[in-house]
Amino acid sequence: EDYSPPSTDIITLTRHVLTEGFKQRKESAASGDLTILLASLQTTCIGAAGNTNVQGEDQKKLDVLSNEIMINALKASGKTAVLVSEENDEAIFVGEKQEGGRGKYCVVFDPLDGSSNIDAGVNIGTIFGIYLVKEGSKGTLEDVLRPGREMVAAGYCMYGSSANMVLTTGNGVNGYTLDNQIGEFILTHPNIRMKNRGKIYSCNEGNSMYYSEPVLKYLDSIKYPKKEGAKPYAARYIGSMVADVHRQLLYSGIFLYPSGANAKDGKLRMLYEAFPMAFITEQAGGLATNGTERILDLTPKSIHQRCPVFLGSKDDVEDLMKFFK
Ligand code: P6P
Repeated sequence: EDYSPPSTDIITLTRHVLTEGFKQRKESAASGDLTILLASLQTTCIGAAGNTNVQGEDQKKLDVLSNEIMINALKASGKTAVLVSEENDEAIFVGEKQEGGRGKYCVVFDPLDGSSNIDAGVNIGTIFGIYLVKEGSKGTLEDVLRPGREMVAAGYCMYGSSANMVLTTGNGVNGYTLDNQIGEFILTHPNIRMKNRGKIYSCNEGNSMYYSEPVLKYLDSIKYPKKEGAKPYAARYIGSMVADVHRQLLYSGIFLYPSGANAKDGKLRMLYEAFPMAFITEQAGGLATNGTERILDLTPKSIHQRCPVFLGSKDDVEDLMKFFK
């Protein structure tokens, strides 16, 4: 009675992006270019997933290895013009002579975010955002120093007990799980939506002495709720952004990485950490702010610029913003 026949209609990431792309009638997806680009990103994540079980000293170099795998795969896709990596001081401009030629997408990424946690077996991940080059551009810095709202896609791949990819192309958020048997990401979490309010907050309270008054007052309000009979929020903090954001997408709540006396713009990078996670959060029904402005409306002045990050369930983020007024 509990036997269920094997699925004969397996929806792979590539197939799903293609059908989503045609549904959205987006030139970039309909032409298949975005699909090919995402397929090459998928391959790098499968490669990285295969490597994250190495222990010891080599592990630390995994972020360098992941970076090289990603840069080579993205260049070879023939669909990119500009690459920005957390591991590279300067942006990479893909030349015409590149194998497969230059494409029309700019990919900004952190190849292995949270890599300092690897030896502890904590989930880590690849975070990426994708812009189309500006009209007529062959790929310059101006194509990536743009508000996050101009991204056409964003996602992350989390490596842990399984490899999970979460992706948005501006039409909701979908989650995929790597099926090692066939080496493909399979749709397992269609149309992920956050609740308007959660019961979990996520921040490194070890930095409390550096936090500003609004942040401290907000945290106080959820730890010592004034309302009669109200319960305090639960604290969950992994210290790996991909893992903290993934938990939040599935369970709702609020993630905070504030600026402070120890970090005037916070620690997280605007282009390839804050923007992709803000895009995903908004597409899942949540909000993402630096305290006073929408993160996706910010414009980076440099490719490694940092910004404070508060993102998650709509009502929780709105409650936080009241303290900044
Ligand atoms: P802290 C990992 O080093 C990282 O870049 C993010 O993945 C994570 O959210 C943050 O830093 C953790 O920083 O200061 O709390 O250890």
